[in-house]
Amino acid sequence: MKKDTVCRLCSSCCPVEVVLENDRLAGAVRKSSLPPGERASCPKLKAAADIVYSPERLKTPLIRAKGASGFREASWDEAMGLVAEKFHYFKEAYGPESVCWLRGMAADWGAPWDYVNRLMNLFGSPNTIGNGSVCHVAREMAHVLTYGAMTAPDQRHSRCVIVWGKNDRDTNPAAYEGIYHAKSRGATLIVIDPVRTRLADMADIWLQIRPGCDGLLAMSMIHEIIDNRLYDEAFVEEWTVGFDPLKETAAAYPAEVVAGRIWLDPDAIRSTARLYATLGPASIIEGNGLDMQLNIFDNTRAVCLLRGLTGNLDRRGGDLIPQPIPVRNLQMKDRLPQDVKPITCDYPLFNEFHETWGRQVQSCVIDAILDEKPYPVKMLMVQSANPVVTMTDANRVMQALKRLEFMAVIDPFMTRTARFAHVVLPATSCFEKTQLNRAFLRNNPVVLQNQVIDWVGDSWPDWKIIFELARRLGLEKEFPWQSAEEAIDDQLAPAGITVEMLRQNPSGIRIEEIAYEKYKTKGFDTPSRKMEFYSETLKKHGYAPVPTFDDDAENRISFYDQRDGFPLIGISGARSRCFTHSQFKFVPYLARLEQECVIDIHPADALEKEISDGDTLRVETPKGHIIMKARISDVVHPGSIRIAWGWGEFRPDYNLNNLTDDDRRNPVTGTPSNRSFMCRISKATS
Ligand SMILES: Nc1nc2c(c(=O)[nH]1)N[C@H]1C(S)=C(S)[C@@H](COP(=O)(O)OP(=O)(O)OC[C@H]3O[C@@H](n4cnc5c(=O)[nH]c(N)nc54)[C@H](O)[C@@H]3O)O[C@H]1N2
Ligand SMILES: Nc1nc2c(c(=O)[nH]1)N[C@H]1C(S)=C(S)[C@@H](COP(=O)(O)OP(=O)(O)OC[C@H]3O[C@@H](n4cnc5c(=O)[nH]c(N)nc54)[C@H](O)[C@@H]3O)O[C@H]1N2
Ligand code: SF4
Ligand SMILES: [Mo]
Repeated sequence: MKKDTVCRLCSSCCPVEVVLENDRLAGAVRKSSLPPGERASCPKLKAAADIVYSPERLKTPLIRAKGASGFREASWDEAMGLVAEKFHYFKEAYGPESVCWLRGMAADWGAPWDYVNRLMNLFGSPNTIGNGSVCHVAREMAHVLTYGAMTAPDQRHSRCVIVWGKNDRDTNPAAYEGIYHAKSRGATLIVIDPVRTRLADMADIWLQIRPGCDGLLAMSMIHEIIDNRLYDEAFVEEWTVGFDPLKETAAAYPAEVVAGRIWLDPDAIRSTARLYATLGPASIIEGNGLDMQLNIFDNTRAVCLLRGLTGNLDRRGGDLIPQPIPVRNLQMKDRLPQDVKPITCDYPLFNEFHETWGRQVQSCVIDAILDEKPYPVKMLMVQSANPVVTMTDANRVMQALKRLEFMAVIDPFMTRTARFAHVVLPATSCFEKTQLNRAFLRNNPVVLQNQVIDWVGDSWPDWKIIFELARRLGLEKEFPWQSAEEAIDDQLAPAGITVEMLRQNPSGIRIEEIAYEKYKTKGFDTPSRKMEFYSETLKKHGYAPVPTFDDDAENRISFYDQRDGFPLIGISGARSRCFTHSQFKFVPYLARLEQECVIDIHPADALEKEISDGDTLRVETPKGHIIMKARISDVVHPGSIRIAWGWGEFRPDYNLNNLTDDDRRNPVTGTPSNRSFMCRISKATS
């Protein structure tokens, strides 16, 4: 028997067809419009049954046993009773804001996030904190402040595609298929990445940029385009504000001045700018390579400006302003007492830039626990996150978790983070629950993630855990729903869509046909109703109104001031096709496909340090060290190494975040430089 759903084993949200045998998941296939031989495959999906029925799955709630380091099994009634009791206790003892809810990875960036916000707002705590400071939300804010919404590339119809800090061949099969489709129709592919990825191998032009320097490149391209009058004069004239200040600012970044600073050739910058401006329609697919940089905000904004300058904004084959589904905002933020500031109060613009995002600077959770700034957090709920492995400066994170008075973790697996918990609540996998995903709410069409198998063991889906907790906190009136379906119908009511309708339309329901140049009737969703090269809002908040980079912007990288002792640039990642961050290392099929985590080191650096392929290396920064095997490879630039990501769950001394630095952050988005940092290597003795 076959059933339709959406896979959420990573954030790509692929619509899939699941094969069931005796009501058990036996296999799953990604839906694709490409012929079978050309489809991108996903090893994680192939391993779906191994993941879902893994012996490692948590099957019952666990409570830390008194006086011992282990856990004992408990009923849901007892475990939920204890969590609710702690909510009440900390509210009484320190105020509701001393309770914080930390949400992790994209697996659950769906409606369950709205439910948690609702619960916490009604409870009285503003501290529902996401990880958007390190994932795409920080970038999203740069888009929103420039033209009102985060664009979606229409690469299938592009004649020129720039992939900027993204590796869709390994991270997003549907997006990759779009690039493949465009390329096979003759589009020019440009990849901007400090590493020669499998996608860069397919490119017509690969710009091996110095890590963290994307804004300088974008400004240099802007200058080239303006200087040669290659911009879309009609669009700029009618639909933008601040062209003159942009022109003036960009004049400081001619290719011949910028190129050497960012490891590129001036002609490569010029020809990239010309191709992008003249080969339209052209799209820019940006990714996580722009995230987690100290310059993230201005870097991304500079890239965004290119889209409008060249008239590629909201144009077929360019980058489209999305057409979101109208939904009911479930978060009930108006019920939150106005006088309680969130722990992310140092980032006011990031807190408020979006109606349902916001409060996304995850590092603030650690500040509040350890430094009690702006006030102490005493109790932490962790949902779908593994901060011991994935948050910046792992040692600081572990110190914080030890300091907490109470922590509950909601996860299908016993992670390194869950081992610090007082209560562990077993969550179901994505195939065991029905939910809406934000990916489909933010743009047409909406596709439903369906429950296709029974809950494994005594695990519960996230929605049920949250609804049940809400009831125990006295919020039964505000959480009247008895099932995921009821809550989804409620949320989708403004769109006139129901779960039943979605089930009858497994490819999704489109509310509006795709439309281009929508700004011509509606304007852009910015204060000026135009695209803002120059932002008064940013100026008012004390940030640069036009992206600006000072004379040593290329050196804005962790530990650069200690480069004498730490002379190499360490690059985090990239993601592996086989794993999602810290997940799935225990699955035998995936572990066979990718047996080792490695450091890629350039042959020239290896020669100088007498390092051979397979040698065990020690990588150090002022924050800590890791151990990994060397792979000699010219995919990296001399002077930089690429370090495998996510392996800290498998072995603590593989934890890349032992190396990262949370002391310096982007002032707008609170983003630390997890992506790149100065480091040193030596051969390990053991
Ligand atoms: N140095 C460095 N740091 C990084 C990154 C990097 O590249 N370099 N990447 C950053 C980015 S972009 C991200 S998104 C974060 C990711 O950080 P995390 O969100 O911590 O990532 P995961 O390791 O995927 O952890 C997700 C957890 O959710 C659990 N889970 C899976 N499905 C469900 C579910 O349906 N319900 C519940 N309750 N739990 C579930 C998994 O078992 C796993 O333990 O890491 C960030 N940190
Ligand atoms: N298989 C798999 N898929 C995933 C995930 C996963 O863990 N595994 N995670 C999901 C999540 S949460 C996310 S956020 C996405 C991320 O999806 P992607 O953005 O595709 O993430 P990465 O693989 O980190 O690729 C980013 C690219 O940026 C490059 N890069 C590094 N530093 C720089 C820089 O300074 N400038 C530029 N221009 N490029 C740079 C890296 O070399 C890498 O090739 O993937 C999602 N999909
Ligand atoms: S890329 Fe693979 S793991 Fe991620 S959602 Fe798609 S099918 Fe699932
Ligand atoms: Mo992410």
